[in-house]
Amino acid sequence: MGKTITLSEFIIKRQSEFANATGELSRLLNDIAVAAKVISRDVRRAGLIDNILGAQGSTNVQGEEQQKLDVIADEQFIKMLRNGGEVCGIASEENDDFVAFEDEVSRNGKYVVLFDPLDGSSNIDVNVSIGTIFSIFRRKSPVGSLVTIEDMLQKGTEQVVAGYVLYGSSTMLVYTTGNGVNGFTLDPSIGEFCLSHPDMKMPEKSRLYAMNEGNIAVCHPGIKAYAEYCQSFENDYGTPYSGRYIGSLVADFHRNLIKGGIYIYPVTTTSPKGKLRLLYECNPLALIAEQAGGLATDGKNRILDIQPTELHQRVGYFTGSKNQVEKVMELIREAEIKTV
Ligand code: P6P
Repeated sequence: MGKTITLSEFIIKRQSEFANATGELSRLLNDIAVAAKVISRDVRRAGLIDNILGAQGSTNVQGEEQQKLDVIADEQFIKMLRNGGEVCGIASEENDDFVAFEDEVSRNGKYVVLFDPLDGSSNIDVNVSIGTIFSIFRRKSPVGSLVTIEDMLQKGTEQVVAGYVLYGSSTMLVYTTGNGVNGFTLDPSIGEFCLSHPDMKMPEKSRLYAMNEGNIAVCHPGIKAYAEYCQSFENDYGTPYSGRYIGSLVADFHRNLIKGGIYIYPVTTTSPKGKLRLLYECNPLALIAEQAGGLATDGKNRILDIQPTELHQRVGYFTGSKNQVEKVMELIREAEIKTV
């Protein structure tokens, strides 16, 4: 086992990757890591802390029932980012509108952060892995002014950092600055994220696929064709694939990043715009997927090229191993030709 490299050491060592690195983005990344440690602590004790499990009794802008830990995690991130001084505003799944940080120091912040504080939170009560997903952009509005919606509605290609935290059998933080993907595992004995997965690469193919097949009757024919392809003996492995669906995007994505695989959440006749949110779920994971050699599309278009129009807009989502994403897109095209 080589020398332990902590996240802080790694960020400083790689700071030169950040154009005009003046340390602000490094400090911001460290602030996110601290928030993640606090959330990890709470998630790991969720069953023991009075009144922390279960529903908050409120719903978010998505109309989804908020879990208590959702709200706690959201508040933790907002507090950490507001106090850090590098961020002029945020947007998150748990807030209807974006949040401008109006104090003078924050108004001079150069970055905005968009995040899903606790994705898959309905799994909290049954002790299944959950995750945080975050995306950092340089602001477009003038430094010193109040953050604007245009600062939030940037294409995924503009992200300066994209990352996630997985609260699984261990807590991991995985991120990219556009120069490869690196994974850090939280060592609770020293309270530090330590480099455990340097230069992560997603296998180009695999026999794993993740989708909620309960939706198959309301999916595009091309997706039904892909599920049948995976389940047949006529696929690229000559034997049926294995279905692996955790119902927690970060956990499914992380498995695919390590073992290969595809995650599919398409638009359906019942959810014609899809379920997953472009800005703070699909874009960050799309940048990580591409940086690791994978792909991320909406079934036809590259996710990172989509110009956002709304804060909480949803998209169909296909991400993972290059060969598998290309295959499902091929079957979608073929199905559309047949229906012309
Ligand atoms: P379904 C969690 O709510 C989430 O956003 C993702 O983490 C997960 O992959 C998906 O929705 C699960 O959705 O409809 O299959 O329960």
